[in-house]
Parts: sequence; C-alpha cells; structure tokens
Amino acid sequence: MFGKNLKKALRFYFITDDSAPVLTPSEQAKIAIRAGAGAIQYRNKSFTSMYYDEASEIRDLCRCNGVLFIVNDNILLAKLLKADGVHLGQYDESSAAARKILGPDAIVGISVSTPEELYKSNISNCDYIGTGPVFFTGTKKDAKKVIGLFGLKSVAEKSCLPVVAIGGIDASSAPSCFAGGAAGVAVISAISRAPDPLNSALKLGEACFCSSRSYIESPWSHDAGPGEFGLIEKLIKNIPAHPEAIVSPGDDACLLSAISNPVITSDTQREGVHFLLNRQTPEEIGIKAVEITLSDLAACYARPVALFINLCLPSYVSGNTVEEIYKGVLNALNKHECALAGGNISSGSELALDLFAIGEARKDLFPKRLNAKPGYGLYCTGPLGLARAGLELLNNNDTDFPDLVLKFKFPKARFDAAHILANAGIDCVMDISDGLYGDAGHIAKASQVTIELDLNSCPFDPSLLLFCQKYGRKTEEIIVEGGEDYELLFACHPDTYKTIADKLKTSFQAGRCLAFNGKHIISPFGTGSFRHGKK
Ligand code: 3NM
Repeated sequence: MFGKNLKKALRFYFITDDSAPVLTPSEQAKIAIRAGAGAIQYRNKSFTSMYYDEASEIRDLCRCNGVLFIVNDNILLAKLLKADGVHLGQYDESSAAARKILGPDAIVGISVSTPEELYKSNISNCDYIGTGPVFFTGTKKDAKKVIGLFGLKSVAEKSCLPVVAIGGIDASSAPSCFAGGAAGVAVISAISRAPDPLNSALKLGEACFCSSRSYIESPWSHDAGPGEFGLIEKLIKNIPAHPEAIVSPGDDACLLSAISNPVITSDTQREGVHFLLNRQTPEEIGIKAVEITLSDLAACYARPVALFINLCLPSYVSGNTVEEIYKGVLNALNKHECALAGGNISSGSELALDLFAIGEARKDLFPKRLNAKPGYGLYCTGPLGLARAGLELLNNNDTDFPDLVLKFKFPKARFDAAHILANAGIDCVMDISDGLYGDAGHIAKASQVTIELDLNSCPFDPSLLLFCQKYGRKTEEIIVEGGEDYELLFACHPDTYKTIADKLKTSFQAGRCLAFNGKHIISPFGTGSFRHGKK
C-alpha cells in the first residue's frame, strides 16, 4: 500500500504519547488521523501485554483509514501486531533483524542525529531516517543535544532516504523543517498536550499539505455484531435478481431452479497466500476470486449457475473495502451470467474468501483427469508463466511489464475454450492453477501414463522474455513452474487437436503422453509446482 507513497505518508507523522495528561493514545491517534496524518507510531516505553488491546485498536484505526502504522523500538511487537513497520533507535536491535523478521515489505525507520551517525549506521535495510531533536523537546527525557535546522539540513543533504524531522515541532515550525530538506515532520506534544488538540492537529495538517479526513471507525467488533447485519443488508440490496435463483440472498437458504447435472466446486482465497491487500484493490480481489472458482466449472464443461461466498473479515477491513470486494464479485458473476445466491460474513484475524459454485454439466460429456492415453498430445489453451511473472513484479513494486501484472490480477475462466474442447469430444481436461509441471503430474498420475513436457512449439510471450532477461530467469522454468494462469490443460489424440487448433489461436502443445515408464513427468525444464503465496 505504501511503496511509492511512503514519502507522502511520512509528511505528517504522529507519535503516540504514553504519559499525556488528558488524552489516551487512541484518542490522540483519532485526532491525528482526522487531521490528515499519514503515519502513526505507537510509542509506549513501558509496554506490557496489558497494552495489547490499545495497540491493536490504534493499528485498526490506521488500517481503516489508510494510515501507516509503525511500532516504536520493538520488532517482535511489530510482528505480533502485523504493523506496517518499526522505528528503531541507535541502541535498539538492528535494522537487518527488523527486515529479517518483518519481511521485505515492512517499513523500517532509524533515528540518526548527525551525518557521522548516518555514516556509521547500516541503513541498507532502512526506508527512512528520523532526525532530531531539531528544537528543544520536553517529551523525550534522554533526547540528544538540539541539532537545529542546520543539523537537520546537514543530515538531509547526506541522506539517500527520506528524512523525518523530530523534536519540538509544531504547525509554526513545520515549514522551516520542510525548507531544511525534511520529507516529513514527526510530532508528539504538538497534539497530545496541546490545549486544543484537534485545532493544533488541523493546523499541523495544513502546514504539511495534508487534507483532513472524514475518519472511519472500524465497523467490526471482534465478534461482528450489528455492523455485520447492516453491511449484509447493504450488500444484498445491490445483488441483481437472477432467473435461476428463485429465492435469493436474504433468506436462510437459496432456492435454485432445477438443473439436470449439478456440479459443485469450492475455492479459498487467503490474504498473504492468494492475494496481497497492499498490491491488489478489493475489487480486483473480488473479480479474481470469482474467475478462479468458475474456472473449475469451465474445466469440466459446466455452465455456471450460482455462487455462494463466505467472507472472514479482520477488524482492519472497513465496510467500504467489503463493498468493493462485492462490486468485483458481482461484475465477474454478471459477465458469466451466474447468480450470487448467498453467503456469510464472520470476523477473523485475516481477510479470507471462501467460494462455492454450482454449475450444470453437459449431459454427454464430463471430462476427467484419468482419460489421457499413451499417444495423446498434451496441450494448453494459452500462454503460461505470465501470472507468476506478474506476481513477482508486484512483489518488487516493478511497474515495467504491466501486461504481466494484469495476467496475475485478472485470470479468465476459459468457458470460451471449454466450449471448443467439448464440441471436439475431448475428455481429459483440467485448469492450470499450480503450474504446468504440477498439473500435468495430476493428469499423468490419474491416467497412469508418463508425460514428457516439451516446449518446442510453445510461443514465448515477448514481455515474459524481457522479464526473464531483466531478472536473470530461465523462461522455460517460469513457464513450467509458474501457476495461476488458469488456462486449460488437455490431452487428446494429435488428430483431434488438428481439428481445433485454428479455433484456439493461443493454444500450443506442451508435451506428449507415453506408456508409463516408472516416472510420471519427464521435464528437461523446471521440476517444481507453484506454491501459492511463496515468493
Ligand atoms: N525522538 P515532541 S525527539 C521521540 O530526537 C523523540 O530522536 C526524538 O516529541 C529524537 O514533538 C522526540 O513533543 C520527542 O517534541 C518528540
């Protein structure tokens, strides 16, 4: 979520005050968020487990409002709270330890008072520098000597990372800090101990060019109470009527019109494993969840009829986010003329979507993995490895090759291709979610054949080739091991393939089926399956 926006988030940086006379840290955070703060640091010098709920509440407020949540000093607490990052002093644990424990996406800050300290510090694992005290501060008892605007300037000039000025700053002195090279200003008492905290915070927001917010309270209590019902009602209102859902969402169960060969499939999407909340929009997550669930129906030539969706919502996911997820879900379902027939919402520690889809199979043909025979070719309906490359680009915040990122974000359930395969009587099909190696292995095992992978007639996507060049990767390996393309993999006699090749323009031969020779897969390329969520 922060990546390139880090500098913007740091402009107005509030640090909670654990010994403010009137306001609790949560009250202070709410005021700072309302006034437009982009980052909040939870600082509690006498932290014990007693304060866990307080810290969690501030994290949730930050999440709901798109504010960076940083923990002071304590890497393990940052990990436990799933904070966006940690701020370390010169005598705290190393930034390398923070990076190792919190991962590549975490924001790591370090305090530095002078250019000499900057040189001495290993900042290779850091994302920003905190520098101060710029002015006199009564808040930090062991603060170093005041460095003044001159000191701030000398650190800012030498630093390759954004510098956040700290110490005795308020709305009137913030502009001089920006003029001195600061990317942001961090404050405590200018809000926590001000006679009129909201007014001071708003003035500071203006001085930092940050707009005030219409601030959102987390709608989720930990046992999802009335907030759940209100939201469900709102969501249900947007669900269009569907001819096959006779009694639709809102009642205890959905009554569907009769279908002759019902097919049922389910899929799960978990935050951090299947999708990245900070790299995909909620609408994109909703669209993808539907497409990959329906892809199972495409792979068995079934017509989509109805879908059910259960959401597990952590407290940091706002009602708006849920509405956006539903928007994506409904858009994708609409495209496939499939009803949203019901679902459930509960609270939990991480965002998760469980989807169940009902389809109607053809009367004449239900393809299975066990129908491959020696002498058959193994074919694929479209290019592979692109989604995997897209995921790596997203993880690296790399904006080159947006077409590959789109392949990761928007896989398509290939009903169009399934229709062609079905009309040709092809009876061995599956969708590729785990990568060619892994999924060809499923066909080989089920059919008791050996499959020899062969990419001689596989066209190489130009963007994938450039991606592999840039990252020093082997194209064949990504094609064979990369997952989540959701193309259809099928086995049939080569003569049958000849009759449909023209209609499936992007299809290619990926291998051939042999009599079983003791090994299910022979691959001169990669030898692994894609594991969702693994980098
Ligand atoms: N660190 P106030 S000064 C937490 O110089 C902290 O590294 C400092 O509080 C540093 O805005 C400081 O109330 C206190 O002066 C900042």
